[in-house]
Amino acid sequence: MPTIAKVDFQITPLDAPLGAVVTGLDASQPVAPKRILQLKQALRDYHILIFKNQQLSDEQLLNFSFYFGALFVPLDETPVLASKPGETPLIISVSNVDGGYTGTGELTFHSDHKWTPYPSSGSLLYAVEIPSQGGNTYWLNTNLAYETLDIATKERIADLQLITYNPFLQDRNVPRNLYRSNKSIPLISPVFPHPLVRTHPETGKKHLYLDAATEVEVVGLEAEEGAVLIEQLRQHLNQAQFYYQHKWSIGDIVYWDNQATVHYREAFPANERRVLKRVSLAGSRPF
Ligand SMILES: O=C(O)CCC(=O)C(=O)O
Ligand SMILES: [Fe+2]
Repeated sequence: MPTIAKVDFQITPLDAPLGAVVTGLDASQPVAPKRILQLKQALRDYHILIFKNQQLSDEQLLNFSFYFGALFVPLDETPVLASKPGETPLIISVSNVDGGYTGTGELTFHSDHKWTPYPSSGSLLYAVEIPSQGGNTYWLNTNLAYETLDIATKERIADLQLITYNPFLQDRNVPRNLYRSNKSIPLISPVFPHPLVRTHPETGKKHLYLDAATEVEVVGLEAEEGAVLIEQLRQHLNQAQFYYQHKWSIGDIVYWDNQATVHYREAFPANERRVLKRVSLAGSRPF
């Protein structure tokens, strides 16, 4: 009788600025304590983990996710993707069909729920259906982005606080500003300044804590000076040498650290289906 080779548990770093592939683990089943600790350490080391060939029910996806933390629950006054007061789904449909929330367009580099008082520590995204082309997701190493800044810029931004305005409170039909310069427009939500240079709560490493295109404001700087600085930092951030591009296969789960990365999604053809399921984990106040 032919024997089926058992694939042993393995964490293999990618040849990329971040990421490791995990094989030989069935995420639908209980995971041994030793393995969970190895995965947590690997996330600190590599910032994103890619689990191949998974097949999970919603309950199994939640059970696996909760090994790594509790669910992110948005406050009513700080809405996020798919949130509804009192009835935010546990699993978010990252899909362009069947009532999914994310359409077929490009999503610029961001970390999840950054405008909230305690943004998500990490998210898990599970691929159920993928299009024949496009729709790749990129993750960018924000520690590398920080470390490659010149010394003068590092000193200049060391103690700055950044407000990221909640895009889910803006009128979708009004042109977006990248920088809040008109202070005469009243604020419609509470704002939560966070450090522009974030210290990772577990590794102590420093990260450039900035996304590519959400409206922001540097606390204490004149609008023009702040806008120039943010533009300079965003140009630096958006470099291929900092990111890994993931081409999805059905059954992939990618678990990423929102405290150490930002992510981007390519557009894909509007007549194709792309269905993923996301669980976002709770996080702590950035420092
Ligand atoms: O569609 C994707 O690949 C990523 C969507 C996203 O930003 C997320 O799930 O947080
Ligand atoms: Fe996201």
